[in-house]
Formats: sequence, structure tokens, C-alpha cells
Amino acid sequence: MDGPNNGIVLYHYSFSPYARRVIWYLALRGIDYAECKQAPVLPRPDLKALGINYRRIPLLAIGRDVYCDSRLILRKLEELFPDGALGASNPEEKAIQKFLEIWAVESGVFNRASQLIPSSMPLLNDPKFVKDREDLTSRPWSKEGIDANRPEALAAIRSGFQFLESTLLADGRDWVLKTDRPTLADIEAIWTFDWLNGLKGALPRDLISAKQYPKVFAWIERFNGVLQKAKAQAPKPTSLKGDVAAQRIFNASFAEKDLGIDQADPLGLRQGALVEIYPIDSGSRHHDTGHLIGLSQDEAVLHIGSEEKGIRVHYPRTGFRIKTLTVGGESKL
Ligand SMILES: N[C@@H](CCC(=O)N[C@@H](CS)C(=O)NCC(=O)O)C(=O)O
Repeated sequence: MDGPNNGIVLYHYSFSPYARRVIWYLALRGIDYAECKQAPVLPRPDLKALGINYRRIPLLAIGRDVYCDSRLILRKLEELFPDGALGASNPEEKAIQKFLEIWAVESGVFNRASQLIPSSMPLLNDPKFVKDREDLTSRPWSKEGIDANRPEALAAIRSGFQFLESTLLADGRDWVLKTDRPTLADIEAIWTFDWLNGLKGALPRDLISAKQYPKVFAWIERFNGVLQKAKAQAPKPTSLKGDVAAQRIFNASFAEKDLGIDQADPLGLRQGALVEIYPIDSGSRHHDTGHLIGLSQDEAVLHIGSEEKGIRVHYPRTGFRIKTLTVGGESKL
């Protein structure tokens, strides 16, 4: 992709575990990029300036295309920067990689992990943060609510550690796909567990430590070692203020050309239909509106904003709801 920093701008904040998936990927590949740091709570005027209401982090722009959701971002980086891609190459390994993604993100392992944030953490005494996360998750973030969820969350996470120890890592391999360096499958499997390991007080060490799960903890350490080296060698991300990032995006060309509409999509949507789209697992109160210009089994793409100044925003097809907007029964086209 043309333009400075490969035309990439990553919107994130540093303690976001979902954003780390993307940061690690970029570092392991040594891809140069720019970043636009965001506050950990709303409002996010830098995204509003792009016309985006989607509230979750990370988002990644490549040229004038913006990708929401780390799942889609990783897929697109694989596809648009194929030289030295980190993804699996044969169908069996691709299946493992995909199942790991679904396991952590859509089947709720990370959701359980987030319920292990200790209720004593100072951030949870900040009413602004608590209110923001209640908006995100539609569940109470009171100390009582968090403590009540802990036993079930712990059971789920323990079973995750056990699963990795006794299956994928059981034969003593260094990396999930038996490669000589970490691949995307390692990122898909490790990020939730690495995050919990670094979050003071999240894991009860008498139950979950290198003693019970030596292979998992050695893998986490090995991964961090490789990551630190890769970060030291990779180009340092260029930091952009929101207005500069927006100008870069608005002035860039589109990263992707031929976007078609999947005729077999169950919604039967037409090219150009005015729709709104939002995630159904969290952040569901924040809807984006635009004209549908691409739809496949992998993604939905909206044109948001004016013809000249607008951008294309991409969302994963799964985990999102698309609704046609109508006025008096007619599509507002
Ligand atoms: N499925 C999404 C989930 C993203 C997500 O939940 N991100 C968290 C940060 S780790 C978030 O946005 N939290 C609320 C916020 O920052 O607004 C993805 O893979 O990107």
C-alpha cells in the first residue's frame, strides 16, 4: 500500500488486550505503521471525525479503508501484505487457527477472562470507567457483580489452561503449529492467557501457575521473548494526532477495489442500500450508518460520509447485525 507507514493507522490504547493482538502481529512481521492513541473510555472524537460510531478498540485504517474488529484486521493484514504472512498454509492448520480465533473471541473465553479483573483494582473505583464498561457490556460492573461472576469465570479459564497444556502443547512443541517461529495460531491462542498472566491478582497462583501448567507458562515466556526481540527490530510506530490521522485517511486512495454483494446472503441486501450495522456481543448501542458497498461471507462494507470525503468501513460478517433503514416502508435510497 502506498503512503507513509504503509498507509496504516492503528487506533488503540496500550492496555487493550484486543489491540495487542494486532500490535504483536505487526511487530512479529516488522510492518511499519502509524498509530493514533485513544482514551480507554468514550468519547473518542478522533473516530467521530471519521464518521464512525463503532466504539470498540482496535480499528485499523489502510489507506481510505477502515477495518473494525481485530479478527477482520488480522485477516486483512494477511491478505493485503502477503509477503511473509504469519497465517497457516494448509487446511488442517488453517482449521486450528480459525478454531482458536472462534474459541477466544466468539465462544467467550476472553469474555470469561475479563470477569477475572480483580474487583479491588483501582480502575474499578473510577465511576467513569465503570459506567463506560457497563455501556459496553450491558452487565453490572459493581464489585458485587464482579465477585459473583468470579467462580464460573475461573472454572472456564482453568479449563482453558488445561486444554492448551493437554492438547496443543502436550508434545512439548515450541509453537502451536510446530513451526520454528510463532505464527498467527499462537497469537490466536495466547493473547487471553498472556493478558491474565500480566494482570495482577487476576489468577489465583495456587491454582493456575507454572506448577500446574508448565508448558503453557513456558510458551507464554517464550512468546514474550520473541516478541521483545521483534519489537526492538521493527520500525517504531509513528504517533499521529487525531486530525492528522484523519487527513491522512481522507486523502488516501482505497486499499481495496472490487467489492461485490453476496447474492446468497440471507438478508438479500442490494448494492447501495442504506443500512446500519453494529456488533451484537458488546458495544451494541453504537450503530454506524452508511451505504452498503460490499458484502461477503467474511465482511460487510459501508461507505460512510459524503461521496468525495467519505471512507469505507469494514466489519466482520459474523457477530454483527445489519439492518436496512427505511422511511415509510421504502429504502431511503
Ligand atoms: N471482537 C472485537 C472486540 C474488541 C473489544 O471488545 N475491545 C475492547 C478493548 S480490549 C473495547 O473496545 N473496550 C471498550 C472500549 O475501549 O471502548 C475485536 O476483536 O476487536
